[in-house]
Amino acid sequence: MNILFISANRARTPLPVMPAGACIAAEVAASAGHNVTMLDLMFEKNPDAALDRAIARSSPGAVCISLRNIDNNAMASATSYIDFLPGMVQRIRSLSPAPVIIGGAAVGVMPKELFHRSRADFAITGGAGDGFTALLERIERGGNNAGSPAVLPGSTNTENNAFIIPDFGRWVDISRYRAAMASVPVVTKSGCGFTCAYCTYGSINGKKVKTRGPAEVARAIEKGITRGFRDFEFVDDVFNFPKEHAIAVCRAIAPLRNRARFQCLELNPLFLDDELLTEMERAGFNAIGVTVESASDGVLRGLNKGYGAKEVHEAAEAVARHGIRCMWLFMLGGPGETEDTVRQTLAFAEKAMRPGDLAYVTCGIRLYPGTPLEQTARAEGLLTATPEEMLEPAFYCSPAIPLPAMLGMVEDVARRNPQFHIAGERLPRFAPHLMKIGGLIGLRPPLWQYSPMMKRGLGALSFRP
Ligand code: B12
Ligand code: SF4
Repeated sequence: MNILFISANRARTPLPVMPAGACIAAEVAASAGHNVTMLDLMFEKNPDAALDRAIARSSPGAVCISLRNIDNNAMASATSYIDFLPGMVQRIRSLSPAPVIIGGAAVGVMPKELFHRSRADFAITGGAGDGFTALLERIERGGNNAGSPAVLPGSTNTENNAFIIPDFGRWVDISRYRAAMASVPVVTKSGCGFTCAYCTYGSINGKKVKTRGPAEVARAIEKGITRGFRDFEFVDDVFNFPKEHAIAVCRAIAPLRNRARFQCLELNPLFLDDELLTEMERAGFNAIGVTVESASDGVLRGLNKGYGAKEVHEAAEAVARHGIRCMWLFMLGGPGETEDTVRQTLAFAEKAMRPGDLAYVTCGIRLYPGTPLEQTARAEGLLTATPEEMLEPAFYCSPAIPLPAMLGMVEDVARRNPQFHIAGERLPRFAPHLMKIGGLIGLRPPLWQYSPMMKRGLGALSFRP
């Protein structure tokens, strides 16, 4: 059967990410014997016209839309990334009788809500596994009457296709992503057993951790290198848990260090120590990110992070003993946040950052249906929206400190220290062109390492975005 895949993500901030999920799902469908074409909307100037052309060219038996993001997760500048969706499905229907399937990380987060909003025929949750290929088979046999239920799990067994590095060049224009300094996403495990109050990852990848053999990870990266890639980013829910697995991966990829650079933004401070950092240095990591969220015991407790301020400080001391550049990620505004706790966290950030590091600060926390934080927000009277209405971003912000006051505190620090970046902060309109030029003159990922330099430069020119 002819299948048209649409990678719908057009978000360019913080940078355009390679559509690994869409390419993997397309590859799965192609391996099941279908004739698959991909329409990647990331760089399309006129998405409607591109869609019309793609449908005319492929005359599909099924159209699969890969949805990565719902919104930008930033309370101060909330931006929806799904407004186009009902219109796109309607347009497909006007051009083709093919059933429409939606899948991807966003669908894992809010499956029923996106299914209803999009008016697609099917929504697939989780990975593109045997549940997905079985649906394609049913469609091939029965067209639009492929049967119910319409929200289905993508994998019904333990296999996890997210572990593949797809042949990106077959599906998307990789030169555009390279020019934008995108790195290749690599998954070494799926699932997370922790129970942070706001987190949706359990509903995307499950609560049970499934690891991939370190030698297999190294082979996949080696293949990526032979396809011309140099920068790889581990995108596991948590890279350093189990720590032994992370260390084994580091040892397996270390022989590739002269031909590859590695990054990872999902390090839990609880398992970040000298032993792991030494292995990461040996493996050729050039940048890491630590998702500390807060440096206040009370706030960390409210977020159910499973560690306290002591562990956060210990992680910072360990990082300071090593040479890898670090982005510190903070999430302000959780239950129990006050002016004092914000001050405490910002003071920690200023102390922890070495030259070359960055603090990425999110103010307000995106609420998702089914999370403990959603319950807290409802109990405190802060949330009255129905789960479907929560597709329009809903946020939690501690009643003890209003958002403008919290933002004001962070902006004060950010004004005198360009190493602070506030989530959703507007970039100058010419930023994508700067990135492109950066890519051409040989600047390398991660892009964020150039952020303070760019801000200093713009400050010197007295430019305000
Ligand atoms: C790593 C990561 C990042 C990294 C990406 C680095 C990189 N080089 O790729 C960074 C930090 C840059 C990032 C940025 C953002 N991210 Co992010 N990110 C992730 C994370 C942790 C993993 C994504 C990933 O690559 N997974 C591996 C791939 C292989 O899996 P996958 O895409 O899910 O695809 C699988 C399935 O979904 C399925 N599938 C995919 N498409 C299709 C299609 C069909 C038809 C079918 C059947 C199946 C299917 O099959 C695939 C293989 O199994 C997820 C959370 C998570 N646990 O998934 C959040 C996540 C995707 N991010 C999210 C968000 C919001 C963002 C940002 C908007 C945040 C911001 N304001 O900056 C930006 C957007 C960037 C952009 N340009 O799109 C949200 C999206 C949902 C939402 N709430 O809107 C998530 C889900 C986290 C969350 N908060 O819940 N992110
Ligand atoms: S450790 Fe990370 S992925 Fe796991 S529940 Fe907490 S926030 Fe989510």
